[in-house]
Amino acid sequence: MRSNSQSWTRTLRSCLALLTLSLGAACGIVTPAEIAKPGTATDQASAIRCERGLTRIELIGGVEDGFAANGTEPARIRPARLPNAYLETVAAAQSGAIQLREYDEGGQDKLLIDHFDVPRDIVSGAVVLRIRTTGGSANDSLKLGNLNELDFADGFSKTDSYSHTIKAEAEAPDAAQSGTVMVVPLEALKENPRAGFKGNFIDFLNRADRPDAIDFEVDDDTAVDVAILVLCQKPQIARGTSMTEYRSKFAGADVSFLSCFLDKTQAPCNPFEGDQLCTAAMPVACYKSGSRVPAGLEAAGLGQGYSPGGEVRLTQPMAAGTLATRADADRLCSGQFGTGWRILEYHDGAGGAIATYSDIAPKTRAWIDVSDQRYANCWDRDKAR
Ligand SMILES: [Ca+2]
Ligand SMILES: [Ca+2]
Ligand SMILES: [Ca+2]
Ligand SMILES: [Ca+2]
Repeated sequence: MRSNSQSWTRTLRSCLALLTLSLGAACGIVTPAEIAKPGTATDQASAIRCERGLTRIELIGGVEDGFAANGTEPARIRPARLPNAYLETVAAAQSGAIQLREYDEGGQDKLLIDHFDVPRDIVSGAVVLRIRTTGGSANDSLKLGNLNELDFADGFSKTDSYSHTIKAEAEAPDAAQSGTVMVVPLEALKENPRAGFKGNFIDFLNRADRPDAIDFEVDDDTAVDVAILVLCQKPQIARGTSMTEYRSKFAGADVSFLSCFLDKTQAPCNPFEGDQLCTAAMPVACYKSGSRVPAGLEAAGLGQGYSPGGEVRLTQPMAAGTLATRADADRLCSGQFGTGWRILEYHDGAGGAIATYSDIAPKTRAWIDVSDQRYANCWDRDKAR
């Protein structure tokens, strides 16, 4: 019993210490190792991570198989671009000068034209390609955007085109034999200076009036094994963060111990993207600073640092989505309990947990504020505070 208790205490302290230092190093969340020399586009794409709280999306054209010729990996023109006299001419090779190509297909003077269904609310991302070059690749480029010239009054010259020149990749030692992997951050794509829309590719992706599918092209002497689009998207469902009162009054009948995840009998919190739907009815945890530190915290397995000395009180249950800003939450607390009361913040205790002399029933779950995250609160969403 004693050793169990000591073990629990150590776990508690190490996790809380991590949480206190920074949310970015939160207990139990592992930062992926960097891949120094990724052998494949798939490996390289996997190494691209999204900021915590964002959703990672991968869209893939073709299959990474080292340009193996068996089977087909079709590149598909976005249906909304058809019918299109120019593309039909290319497809029919009537000019004799240029043709379409599929993934893996070698040769020169061929366009790869595909598309990706890209959602909105994109924050960042990258495009990863495995390519095999020829002598004509040094003036080739990849393009993403709305490349349908029929949507623009001045045709090809005004399209919402975002490009990257393949010149440097074409000079890689093995680029013409085994191929080479290239990674281009979406923010680094160059916008067409003649386009009517001014903004980078991320801005373009988040336009309400752009096509739902994004065109992707590679011209015209470069073979493509696979194209992987990695996207980081804002959460599509708003959630806020909660803490729960421990299941028993282990530190004394009048001591509250609210925490993020330390009571393993209850669902943990998520201080990066929230853990409760903003429509859920729960009390708001309000806090007022003070100097009454519960005695005997060490004996209960808690350092004194977990108690800053204040008190926690709860409002009636309410949907946190009705609070537009942190200031609204603070006003709710001061309006109900008086001057000096505000919403409890994630870091008020040791970070992720707080012990106070407060009257909170075991297992109560309540809304808190996480001040340094954009997507962890029902209020002030997408704002750095
Ligand atoms: Ca293949
Ligand atoms: Ca050519
Ligand atoms: Ca070329
Ligand atoms: Ca392939």
